Amino acid sequence: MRYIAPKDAAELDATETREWLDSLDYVLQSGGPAKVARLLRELTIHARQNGVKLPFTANTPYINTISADEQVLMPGSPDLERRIKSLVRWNAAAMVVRANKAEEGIGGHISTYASAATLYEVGFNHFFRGHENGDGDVIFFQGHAAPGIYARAYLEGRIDETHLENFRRETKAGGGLSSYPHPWLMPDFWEYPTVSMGLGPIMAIYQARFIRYLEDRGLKQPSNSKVWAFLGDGETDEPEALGAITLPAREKLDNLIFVINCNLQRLDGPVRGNGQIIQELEAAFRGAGWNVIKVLWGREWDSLLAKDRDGLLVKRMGEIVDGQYQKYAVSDGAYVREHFWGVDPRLLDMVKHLSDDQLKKMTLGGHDPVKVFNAYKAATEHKGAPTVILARTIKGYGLGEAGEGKNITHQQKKMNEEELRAFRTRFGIPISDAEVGKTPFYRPAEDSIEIKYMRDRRMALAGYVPTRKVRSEPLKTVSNELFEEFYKGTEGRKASTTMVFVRLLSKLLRDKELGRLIVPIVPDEARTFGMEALFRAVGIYSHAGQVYEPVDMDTLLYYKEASDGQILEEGITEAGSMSSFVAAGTAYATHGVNTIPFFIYYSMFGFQRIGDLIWAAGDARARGFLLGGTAGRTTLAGEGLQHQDGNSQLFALAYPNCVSYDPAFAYEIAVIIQDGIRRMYVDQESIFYYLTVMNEQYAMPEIPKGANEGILKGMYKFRSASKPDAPLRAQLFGSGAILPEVIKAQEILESKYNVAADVWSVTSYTELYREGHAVERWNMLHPGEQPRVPYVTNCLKSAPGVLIAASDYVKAMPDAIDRWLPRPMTVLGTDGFGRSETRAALREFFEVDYRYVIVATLGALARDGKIDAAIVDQAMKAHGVNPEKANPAVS
Ligand SMILES: Cc1ncc(C[n+]2csc(CCOP(=O)(O)OP(=O)(O)O)c2C)c(N)n1
Ligand SMILES: [Mg+2]
Repeated sequence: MRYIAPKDAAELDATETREWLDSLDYVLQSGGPAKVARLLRELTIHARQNGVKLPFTANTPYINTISADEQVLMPGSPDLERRIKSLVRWNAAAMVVRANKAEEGIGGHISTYASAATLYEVGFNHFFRGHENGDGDVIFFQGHAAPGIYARAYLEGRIDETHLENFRRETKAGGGLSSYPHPWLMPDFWEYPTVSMGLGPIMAIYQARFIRYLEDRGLKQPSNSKVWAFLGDGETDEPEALGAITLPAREKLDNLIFVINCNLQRLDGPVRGNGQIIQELEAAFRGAGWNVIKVLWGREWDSLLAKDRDGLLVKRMGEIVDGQYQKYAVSDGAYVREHFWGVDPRLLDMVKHLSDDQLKKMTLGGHDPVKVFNAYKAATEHKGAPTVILARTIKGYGLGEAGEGKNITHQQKKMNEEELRAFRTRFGIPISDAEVGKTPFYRPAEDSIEIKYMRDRRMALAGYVPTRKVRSEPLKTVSNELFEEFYKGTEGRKASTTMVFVRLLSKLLRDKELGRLIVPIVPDEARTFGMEALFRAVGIYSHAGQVYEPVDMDTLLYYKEASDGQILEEGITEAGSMSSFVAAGTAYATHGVNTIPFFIYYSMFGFQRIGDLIWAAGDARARGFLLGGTAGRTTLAGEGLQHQDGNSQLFALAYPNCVSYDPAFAYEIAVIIQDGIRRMYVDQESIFYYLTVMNEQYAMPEIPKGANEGILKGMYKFRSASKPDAPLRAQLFGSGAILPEVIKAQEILESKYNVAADVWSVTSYTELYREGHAVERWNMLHPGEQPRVPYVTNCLKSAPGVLIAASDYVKAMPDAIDRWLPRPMTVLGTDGFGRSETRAALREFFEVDYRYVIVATLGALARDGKIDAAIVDQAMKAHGVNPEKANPAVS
């Protein structure tokens, strides 16, 4: 065999590669791309059959997905659009710089919008559709890019200088601007909150699916509207950001577009210094079935890539890690020539006609409007799958010395005069040297071509975005009929509050007026809650219908999927279900449809697990009902520490517009839900509800006369003592499934210990707490007036005896109303980790069963000197209560 010197081997390799490439080019020219693709597929199969191991890759080369020859020209006026973009850039930066001039800077971000400006402006000028024609796009703006969105609204004349001046000063007269997108704070402007990173993307996914749901169910005219989610590349590390990306591919949601601003940086530094975030994301999204469009290089690169016959440049582009790319971004052209191009004389040769300055100025894809336009166009036209656009940019683009590409850029809030001057010059803002140090806002005259152009474009695209508007008509009334059955009780038959809720939900679903608006949402727990009858009755939503024969087809309650199905059976994702809740609960505004979501889940996996999404629902003014099922630390038997919830009511207290209840009886649930629908959908209050429902069964009593108001306010007297004149008196408070324990204690206290006790059902410590504090605050501010009295004080003003409270939640709940009670209260609650045990054993362990209510009552009477302590000891013995038992709160 002839010896081949290494140099000759390399030459042979090169020749061989050349020949293959030439043949491919020939096929490409004669047969087109489809033919090339077929040939490559066949070659791959052939190679595999012959034992060639091809490494797996979900990646494409590190170049633009849309090649230069596939590109179309951009409509409109590129020059004008560039000028407008510069004006937006200036005002966005000026707003943040001004807000931080004072000693007490109040923050804001310049660099995020600076890198994303082109991504937004191309959208505003050509794609984002407003709502004025009935439907429009739903856009999730990246939270930290808010300054740019305000700056544009200012140029459009939608907000004025006072607003910009009061950025992050929301209590100022004349109106301020919220730091980030918050519909709660700017209800006419922002539609969805996004700034807690990861929540925007997951809410966008479920929003896109919910639009399909509305269309498939005939609640909304089919439209071509899109859901856009703008996010940061660093943000994709949040589990919520990528955790649900298989759903839109599976459901073929081509109405969904993600735009990921890949500036390769997050807050502290590079997103993947030693790797490539864009390639990582491409693989994840392609693997999930998305249409991926990479927008990496600007037009200046096209001619170089066209010359790259041997693929040297593409190879070089693909081998640089992000940390190094970031270094190029902050270096001069000479450095780039030496380190990027200089590794191969052939590469150096490709750019010898370019000066260092020209090399430095070669733009990236995400800063080139033509590239971005083409990507958006392809995304909006793509059928059968969602699209993600991975746009490469530089963080702090245009800031130069003030932070462009630097690790500190995210935190950059100030610019000195020199930096401002450079920024002004770079973007051609007509502000003089003398003025620039004052960072004035700049808006061209009303009749300038820039303002006119912006407005014309928005009018052509059906109005300004973002704009939030309530587009539905309020419901007229809520019929009493639906709820009356529950007022009567179950006449001795046992039922759980969960069963009651499911029965009520079934009735609502059948109702002529409300039925179609109800959206049951469940994360794979319908059978747990006894809801399987609904599968058959209203169907499980599936755009594809049901393309298989369900195994239980011959049963009455078979698993029925249908394209007009009503239940959103989300699978095991509380985060996804909550995102559906946000979509359904805000449709009264976004889509003009009064859908009423009922999301039922394991109560422990709600506030505790997805509390931030619930917070976002509150911010978004979502309406509807959250149902914490299998609730209570001791009511859910067997499941143990991670399932038994004694916390969620406490968490709910801190959500300002969440109205929460721990109801015990059927009629309480009926009263609360009826009033809830009225408040949210007739009176249009921006609130939502949280109800815990349990699986313990007991007879449901009839509603006591006049109880409605108390049920809603948080407490009412359920049963009075039968001997009110007895010398020993007590007031017993019970909630939820613990109320029957309290009622049992009342009976024994009366019959065995001669203690006459009134029993109160406390449906909501949270409502009592809020009302008490509201009253106290009013009294503080009106010292000269007749003080008002909290509702709870009023209830108990002439109630004699000791006070005892028991619930299945932490003791902090009853403690929350302590200050408005006439005397100190003894509190029984379930602080501590749960246990797997029977219900009775759990209530003994946590000291919340009837025996502890008895002991607590007698103990309090003994402390008051009303009975002898020996009686308490005897009672403990009689009821098997061990005083030396370990404290469950810490064991
Ligand atoms: C859940 C959450 N954690 C942390 C933050 C704080 N934070 C705000 S912006 C940011 C970095 C963002 O980086 P990236 O997503 O890449 O966006 P960029 O600004 O680079 O476009 C961080 C950590 C937040 N807003 N939300
Ligand atoms: Mg980033």
